[in-house]
Amino acid sequence: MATAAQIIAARLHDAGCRHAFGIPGGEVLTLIDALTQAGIAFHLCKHENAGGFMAEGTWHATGAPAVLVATVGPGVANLVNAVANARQDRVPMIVLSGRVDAAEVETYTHQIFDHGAVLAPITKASLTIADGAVATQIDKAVMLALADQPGPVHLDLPIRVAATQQNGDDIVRQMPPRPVAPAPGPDLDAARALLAGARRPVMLAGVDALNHGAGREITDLATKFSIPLITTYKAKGLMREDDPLCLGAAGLSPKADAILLPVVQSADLVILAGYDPIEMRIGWKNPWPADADVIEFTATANTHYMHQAKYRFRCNTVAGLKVLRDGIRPRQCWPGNEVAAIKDRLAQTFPVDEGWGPAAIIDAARAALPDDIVATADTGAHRILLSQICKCFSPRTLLQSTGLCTMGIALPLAIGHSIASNRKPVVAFTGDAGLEMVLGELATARDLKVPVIVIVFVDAALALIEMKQRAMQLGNAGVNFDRTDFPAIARALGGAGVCAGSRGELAAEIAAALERDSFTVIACPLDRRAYDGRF
Ligand SMILES: Cc1ncc(C[n+]2csc(CCOP(=O)(O)OP(=O)(O)O)c2C)c(N)n1
Repeated sequence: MATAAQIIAARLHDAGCRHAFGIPGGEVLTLIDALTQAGIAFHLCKHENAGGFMAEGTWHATGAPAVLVATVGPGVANLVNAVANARQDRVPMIVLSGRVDAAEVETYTHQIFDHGAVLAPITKASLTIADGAVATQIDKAVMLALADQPGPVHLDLPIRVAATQQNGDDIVRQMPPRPVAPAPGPDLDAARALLAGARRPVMLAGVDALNHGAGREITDLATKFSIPLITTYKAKGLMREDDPLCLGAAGLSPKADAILLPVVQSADLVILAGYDPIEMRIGWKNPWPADADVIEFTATANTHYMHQAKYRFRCNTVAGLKVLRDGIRPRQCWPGNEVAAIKDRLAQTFPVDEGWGPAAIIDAARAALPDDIVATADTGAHRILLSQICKCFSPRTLLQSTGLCTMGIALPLAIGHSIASNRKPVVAFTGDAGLEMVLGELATARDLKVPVIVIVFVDAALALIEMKQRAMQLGNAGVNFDRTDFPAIARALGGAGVCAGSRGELAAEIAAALERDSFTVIACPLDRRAYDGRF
């Protein structure tokens, strides 16, 4: 016999989960005890929203679902943004909340609102754990969270049920369905004929390709047929970005898109390899005519209507690309050096040869960090420039919020990733406003003893929004603020805090940070308007 809480904990452990994040309240103490007993460490954070991002960091590090715990009422209210992010950014997450027993709710109102009603629109499912169905429900939650496309599943656990012994406590174990390949038939034949005849094909890859682990297949197809690859920000690194065929990432920088959209539009074949346009700006809405030669491999049906494709296959990206090219003789497409010229134009559009400025910070940091470092980026002007300049050599090495594009994610993502990878150093690039949203989590970094290195672009502005405000010829309002002494805050919260105002200082401070056991904040001062004309 086991309690409901113990069954949930055992099934999560079975799914590979070793870390859970959150803030306890009386309603989840039984659950937290069960998680701990099962071998899932419970990590206290300062805000449930940040706890959600820490949990997401563990998924990127280990491939096991993220686990987030919140107590009744305010705990659940606080985690909404992180759960919405998991939904939009395709992150499998088990969201566990405590709730008052059903009978109690009839005569008791303190802290009570309908958790499920709040979370239903931003989760794949919201279930209330029922006495007698626990093993099935937790299995369903794990299976649903991992099934294509991955996302968050909410489990509301009534206090009394959590501690109730369950009959038949066998853990049900179902895994998501096996990856499917496109069905043979005329559509597949026609798609294959297009590949066989294409002279200027282009491939676009996104989050489905990332979640399908399609990097090798994409690289192989691109290389054998010399097909240039464009990725979303999330899919950076599926192919080494220093490969001559990899044109880097698109979607948020107007300057990059001005180069890459015409490439896609002038191609005679577009292959959408696990490309989900949820990460893309409006310029990527209907980028090609509805009858253009476009082959799409996606995890779910195209109900977004951001674009259309002549041949659509709902399948696993690896399996789709395999059958697409099976038996077709590889050859050199794109004769001449057109692709190299495009890559050159991109490099010239994002120069890094300044003495000091946002590009110099990115360039100097990249040079000072090991090639295999995992970095996170927050949301704002700094992130767009970073994603255009920074080269990734493998997948999931520049983590960021690209579907929801939320601020306040870089630091907690880095903390979660570090703790799940034996406290390896992880670098968080963040704007000053984004860091100010989650400053308390520096104390979490202290408590968890993770050697996270936070590089802050200190420009005392919501730069991305200030630029939009100016472009709209509106008055300056609500986008500037005073400078914060980040090094002093870092030291007060138990870490190291320094300033770097030159490439040399930044390199030296990164080298010192890589040697430390504690977290480090490196504040890099910039002028307001430092991003003007950059992307
Ligand atoms: C939670 C949240 N609130 C507001 C926004 C809108 N927003 C996008 S970028 C940005 C500015 C971020 O400023 P900062 O962190 O200083 O980065 P910078 O743009 O200066 O690089 C804002 C307010 C958002 N994306 N997420």
